[in-house]
Amino acid sequence: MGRLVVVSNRVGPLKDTGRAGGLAVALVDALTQTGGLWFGWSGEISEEGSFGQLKTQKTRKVQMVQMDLTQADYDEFYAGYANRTLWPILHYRLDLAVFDRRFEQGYRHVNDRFATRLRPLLQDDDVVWVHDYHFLTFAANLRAMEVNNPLAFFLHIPFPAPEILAALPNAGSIVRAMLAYDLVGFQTRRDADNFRRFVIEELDATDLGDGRISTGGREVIVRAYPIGIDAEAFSKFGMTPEARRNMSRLEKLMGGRQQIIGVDRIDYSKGLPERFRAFERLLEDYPENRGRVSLMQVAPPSRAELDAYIDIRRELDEMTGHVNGRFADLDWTPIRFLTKSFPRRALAGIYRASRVGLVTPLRDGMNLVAKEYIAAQRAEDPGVLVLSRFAGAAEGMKEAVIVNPHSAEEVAAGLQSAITMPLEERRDRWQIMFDRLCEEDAIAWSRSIMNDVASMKA
Ligand code: ADQ
Repeated sequence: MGRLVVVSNRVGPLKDTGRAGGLAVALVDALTQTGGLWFGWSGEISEEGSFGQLKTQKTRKVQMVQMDLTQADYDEFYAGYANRTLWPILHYRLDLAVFDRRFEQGYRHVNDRFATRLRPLLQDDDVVWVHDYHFLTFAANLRAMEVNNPLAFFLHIPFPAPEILAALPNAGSIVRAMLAYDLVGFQTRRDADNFRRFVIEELDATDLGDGRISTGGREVIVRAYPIGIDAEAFSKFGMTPEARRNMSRLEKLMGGRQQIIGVDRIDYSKGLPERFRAFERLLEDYPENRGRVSLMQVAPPSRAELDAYIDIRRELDEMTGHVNGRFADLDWTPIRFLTKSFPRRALAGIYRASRVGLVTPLRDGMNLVAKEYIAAQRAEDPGVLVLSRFAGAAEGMKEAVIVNPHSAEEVAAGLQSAITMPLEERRDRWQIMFDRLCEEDAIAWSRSIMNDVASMKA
């Protein structure tokens, strides 16, 4: 296999990948196997945008190349089509999707600009691996520039049922452009099935079985490749001095009480208001937990310039005030809502100090927090994961307590069973999940995609 070329909205970091999480670890591993190039947006806005000079950094085997966007590109492509049209629709939120023809035009334009700037950097035997919803149409742009290299794509977020996607204006044209990739990978079997169904029903593709379809005389691999984390590294983070420090600070604060932990970017897909309501329900339905169990929600703000994100932040502040006003006591605060980020080692300590990991997105491609929570636990006294059935992670973590995040009553009952679960059962469930996480880790994930690309070329 030739070099690997990775394309993603944001690039890096190449070093200290421990700080950056499983995805960066997996991509750096894949890139260093073959040597290669990582191409994306610099995160900067300038007047020349994608017509300006490329920014390049190089380590021994990997080159990072980045380009700017203009303000209009940012507004239409990134804040517009990617985050206000595709993100809500792909998370089944038609009610929040904004349809604006300029957004779609800007998106197609920026995809074309990325292709135009990448084209001269490509060598004949490169394999190109493109990431996420920012680049659905990118392969079609490259093909129009007579690029015949193998092109693989991975979608990190859900792919909705065709009945939902059909509401997107020009959905057929966007999805047809995705068929210019040779491999289209998803987080779950359900996502891959939804895609397959769309291209068969709407675009006359034929199912060849074995995760392959045929369209316009070409074959495309359509499969699920559930993303993993660097489980062993994360498990070791839990034993670092930084983790221990955070753990003992928390344990002191809790004084023998139990903590439920939630860690999510503030995003409507993560089901945070529903989660706070479920915790309130726990205190109502199982009053023995009052004064004894608290919820800590760690949530760094994201996309804070978009209205939908401002609204949710306000709602969470209000709900925290409401629940605490109703139940707090002299020495006990029911909900602690921290809108900040933590270093990964500190996060591992926080997970480790928490008896329950509460992960209740309304929709999520995978959800790495569920996996990190399990990886960080102590084998001798592990906590329990309470997990939404709508997180991709639920497909491979059946030993968690699986709940419907829309039902406060069901989540409260799930929490109660987690809080009262006997040690032996906690250990049994944890061990199965932990072993699986170590086996199906981030590196195995990227290698399985690269293997399928290689087999396709043969
Ligand atoms: P995200 O929507 O960002 O990712 P997730 O998979 O949970 O969701 O990953 C979030 C990452 O950010 C985790 O590694 C977590 O530890 C970290 N994080 C969150 N809050 C933090 C905090 N306060 N401090 C420090 N770190 C914090 C998208 C998709 C997911 C998919 C991933 C990877 O939406 O479904 O799992 O990509 O494919």
